[in-house]
Amino acid sequence: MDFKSIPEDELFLPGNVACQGCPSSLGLRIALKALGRNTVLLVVASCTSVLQGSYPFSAIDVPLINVAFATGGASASGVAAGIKVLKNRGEISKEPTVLVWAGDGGTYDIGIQSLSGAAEREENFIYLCYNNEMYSNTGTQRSGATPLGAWTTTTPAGKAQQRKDIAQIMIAHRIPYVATVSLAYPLDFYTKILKAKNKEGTRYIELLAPCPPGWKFPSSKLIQVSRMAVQSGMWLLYEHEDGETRFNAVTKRIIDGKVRKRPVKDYLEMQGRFSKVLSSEEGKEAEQRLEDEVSESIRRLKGWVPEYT
Ligand SMILES: Cc1ncc(C[n+]2csc(CCOP(=O)(O)OP(=O)(O)O)c2C)c(N)n1
Ligand SMILES: [Mg+2]
Repeated sequence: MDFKSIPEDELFLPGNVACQGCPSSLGLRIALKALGRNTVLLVVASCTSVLQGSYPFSAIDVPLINVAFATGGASASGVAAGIKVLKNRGEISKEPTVLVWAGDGGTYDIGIQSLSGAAEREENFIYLCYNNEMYSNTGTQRSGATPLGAWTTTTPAGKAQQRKDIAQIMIAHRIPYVATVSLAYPLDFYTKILKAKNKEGTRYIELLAPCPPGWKFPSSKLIQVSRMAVQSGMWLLYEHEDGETRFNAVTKRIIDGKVRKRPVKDYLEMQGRFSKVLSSEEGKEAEQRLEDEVSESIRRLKGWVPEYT
């Protein structure tokens, strides 16, 4: 797989109203290239509900349904059931892929019950959570994905709690495919979407989505921040299928001892949302707790790697 094999056909179009350097729009552009036109997209209430443009215009060139905040899993279950009926009646020959595109607020917090229920029922769709670690559309409030120490409008002194690990929660549902992706590793991202497309059942993919205005960094640094997240271990790239986890890209090289992990501090320093924390005594403690969190996540994931067990 190389860049030349990625289709030139654009399904996420210019003329959208995303902020400059928006990670959701770039992610959606890559994901739709992998899935192609035969896709039904469900967008859970989030920045992505807005950036597509105002009705009757849309920058997204596949059938699209905007759904309520808590309903990603339930709405996709309904669409998947409808597609099955059309297929059984012979009204469609090739079943479209159902893709849910939801933020971290709509996934970690508000939509977790509907996603969990759908996964347990083995409903047939791909669920992609673009995780910008906050409620961005409503002005940067904390979510269950906000890391320890990060500024948001509801954590003005830095968040006091650790983020949860929802990809691990999804693995515990024993679904056929769970993967994490990054905008700095687009081929890994594209390949994982293709892989998910060719599987049946509930598939969960999570994209780290650094948000320039919310995280307070220049929009031109989107890819650098995305890359440092992986290089520092704050975002681990892996995929889980058939009961096994495989680390990918730089994460694998770090774990295999071929590349040195960058300190979490290098990642924190690129973002204004950690500036208060970095300059305080409690900040030093938060920095160490984040390093410990990275080590703990790697140890836990390694428990799934076959040669380790
Ligand atoms: C039941 C309900 N409560 C609140 C809202 C308002 N709302 C719309 S988008 C949003 C934030 C979504 O956060 P997230 O899922 O992380 O997506 P992001 O905005 O970060 O892209 C909120 C609170 C809503 N649409 N529905
Ligand atoms: Mg969000």
